[in-house]
Amino acid sequence: MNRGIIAFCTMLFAGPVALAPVIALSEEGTLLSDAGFELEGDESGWRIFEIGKVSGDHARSGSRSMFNGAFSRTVPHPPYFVGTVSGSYQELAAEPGSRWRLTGYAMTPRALKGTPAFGIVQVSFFDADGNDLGAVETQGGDDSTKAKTSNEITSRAPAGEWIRLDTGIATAPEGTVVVHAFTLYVDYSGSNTSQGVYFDDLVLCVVTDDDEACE
Ligand SMILES: [Ca+2]
Repeated sequence: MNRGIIAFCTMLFAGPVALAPVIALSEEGTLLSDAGFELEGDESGWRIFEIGKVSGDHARSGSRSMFNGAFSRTVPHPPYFVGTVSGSYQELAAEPGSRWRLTGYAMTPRALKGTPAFGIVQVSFFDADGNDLGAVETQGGDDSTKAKTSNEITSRAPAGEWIRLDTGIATAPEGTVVVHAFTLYVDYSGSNTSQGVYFDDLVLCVVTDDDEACE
């Protein structure tokens, strides 16, 4: 991702492609390692990019969570902004046709300013050459959540409250060899402030039953 001056953009982040060992750990029903972000460094299994860190400032479980943040500002050449996409991810082996679902919780201690400025969880599929085959980041239409959608924490989200995010079910396209499970914070709001989102208690699973899997 080019961090220089870029045009206002709401494209979904495709994610970095990195050669990573396949993660085979299982923890409390999730395929993720350290799904509660209690560990630091390589031990955690999470790869962090841009403004991201395991933080002890807030936690839904244990004593830590994942913080993804940004500093978004206007520049002297409107309508351009300096923005950031920050996040963390794990990579797992995946077969074409397999169905995946990622859920988790997100919280912002202060209401986010501006738009687009949002935190999401996302799954992305890649082929053997590292080509991005697509991403699923939004499942709409769930009125029970206070996020703008069921998978996006925005300026509409109440501050200080952990909100459940849910990708819905994503089917791996033909050619898939790996899936990446992301926490992401995207900010091209030009709000001239540092802000971000905390994530905790993610669950990634392979869906095997339409009705009850991975709830
Ligand atoms: Ca935690």
